[in-house]
Formats: sequence, structure tokens, C-alpha cells
Amino acid sequence: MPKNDLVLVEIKDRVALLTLNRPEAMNALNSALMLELMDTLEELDRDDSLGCFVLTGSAKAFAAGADIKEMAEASSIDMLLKDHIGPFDRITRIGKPIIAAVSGWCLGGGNELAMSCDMILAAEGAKFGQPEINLGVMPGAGGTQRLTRAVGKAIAMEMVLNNRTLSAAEALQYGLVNKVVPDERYMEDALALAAEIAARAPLALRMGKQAVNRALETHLADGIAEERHAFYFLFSSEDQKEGMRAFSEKRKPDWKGK
Ligand code: DAK
Repeated sequence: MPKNDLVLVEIKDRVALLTLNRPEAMNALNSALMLELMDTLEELDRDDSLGCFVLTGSAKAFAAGADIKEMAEASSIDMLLKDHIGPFDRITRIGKPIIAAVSGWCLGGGNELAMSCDMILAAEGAKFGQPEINLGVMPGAGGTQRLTRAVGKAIAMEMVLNNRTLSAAEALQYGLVNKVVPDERYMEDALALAAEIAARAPLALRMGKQAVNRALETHLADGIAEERHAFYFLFSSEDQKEGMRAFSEKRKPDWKGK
């Protein structure tokens, strides 16, 4: 797949910063951008020297949704066959933690993309919404499911049925985002949070992320059984021995990701 610089990548130590790069279209998620984003994430996910990713857009827009112009004339069959936003699901199979650093508009597919990340750090001017109703459609990439799990039915209904937009402060209050920081600090703070996470035990990060995500998809007893297996599994890692020895020896652990 040709690389079109629709996603810029910068690496600092164990953190990769991925920046959506269609500023002329408010980072609308067209199929080329989505493919490049997913290809890039998968490639970075295989790199053991990295521990955490930050996904961001511009100060004006994290992403203003799927590309309306690209899909405006599509039929149902076109949507099914071209599967413009289909690559979306690939983000859920990324093993390393992803922090969405959101400033400006975070709408439609953009909000669905942010919600597919593991944490959302928002600039105080960020605005979150699912405006598909204005276009005669509805969310199609998790906006009715992940949003409802995050903010609850009452607020999700207002957002999906009546285009209610949440301010960053409201998004924090309703549990959509982890943290709100001043506009001028959102990148710096997201990178600092990512560096902190990236320094942690890699296998435990990967399995902890997977287990928390399973909580949204499975029954309690099944989720707890999976959690137990993952917990036991980590006792076959060098990092578990190192982490527990380091505690007793009152020193910092030296993680190997093994
Ligand atoms: N698509 C295409 N172009 C967009 C766009 C979008 N979503 N959002 C903005 N742009 C373009 C504008 O057309 C404009 O381009 P030019 O006219 O200059 O060529 C440029 O970006 C700047 O936008 P504005 O001039 O409108 O800027 P403003 O500051 O006045 O307004 C805005 C910013 C973000 C409030 C406004 O642009 C806006 O309302 N944008 C649309 C937001 C929206 O309705 N988003 C939801 C899209 S539907 C699927 C899964 C999911 C989806 C689809 C399929 N499958 C699984 C198959 C998701 C659907 C959606 O997200």
C-alpha cells in the first residue's frame, strides 16, 4: 500500500506519535487515510522498541468524521463492497496502548476512532459529537455501542438522535475521556502520559489492555476466567520474576518484555 503521508509518524524513545494529516478536510477519514493509519499502527505494533502510541489530529480537529464527499453517492452495496471504514476494526487488534490526544472537533467516525483507542486525553476546547443524524444516517463504527457503554444511555441518545455535542468538561463528567488539560498543553501532556505507560512492563500492558477491553464484550464470569488465565500466564514471563524481585530488593525493575 503506497504511503501518502496521510499519517505522520514521529518516534521519541518508546513512544510513537501518529498525526492524522488531512488538515484541509478537518482530518475527515477517507479510505486512504484509514488504510494508512491501520497499516502504520500494525507495523509499529510489531516493533518491540515501542511501548505506547499517541494518536492525534490538528489543534482544530482530531477528525470531523468519515469523509462525507467520498461516500455521498454510494449505494448500500458500494458501502458493503468498498468497506470504506472497514479497516476501523483493525485498531481493536493493536496490542500496545493507544492514547487519543484530542483537540478541536471530534465528530462521527472521528469520535468512534478516539473511542477505539484505550484512553482519551482532551484539550479543554475539544468538542465531541455523533452528528450523523444531520446527514440522514447514524453512527456505523461503534458510535451507538462504545459511546453508550462510555456515557450511558441518556447522553448517548441525545448525541445520536439529536446531535448533542459534548464539551471536554462534559465528556470528562460523563466518562468519555480520561483527562482534560489546557489547550496549549494537550500534546505535551499526552506524550508525557504515553512515556510513563511505555516505561511499564510490556507483556503486562498488553494483557491488561486486552482484559479491560474484554470487560465490555463478555459476561462477568467469562471475563474473570480470561483475566485469571492472563494473570497466571504472566508468571511465565521474566518480567514477573524481575518485578517481584525488584520489589523485595527495593530497586527499580528492568523490564525486558519477555
Ligand atoms: N468529510 C469531508 N469533508 C469534510 C468533513 C467530512 N466529514 N468535515 C469537514 N470537511 C471539509 C469541509 O467540506 C471543508 O472543505 P472545503 O469546503 O474547504 O473544500 C473543510 O473540511 C473545512 O470545513 P468547514 O469549512 O466546514 O470548517 P468549519 O470550521 O466551518 O466547520 C465542522 C467544522 C467540523 C463543524 C464542519 O466541517 C462539519 O460539520 N463537518 C462534518 C461533520 C460530520 O457531519 N461528521 C460526521 C460524518 S459521517 C462506516 C462507519 C462510520 C462512518 C461511516 C461508515 N462504515 C463502517 C462503513 C462514519 C460516518 C461519519 O462520520
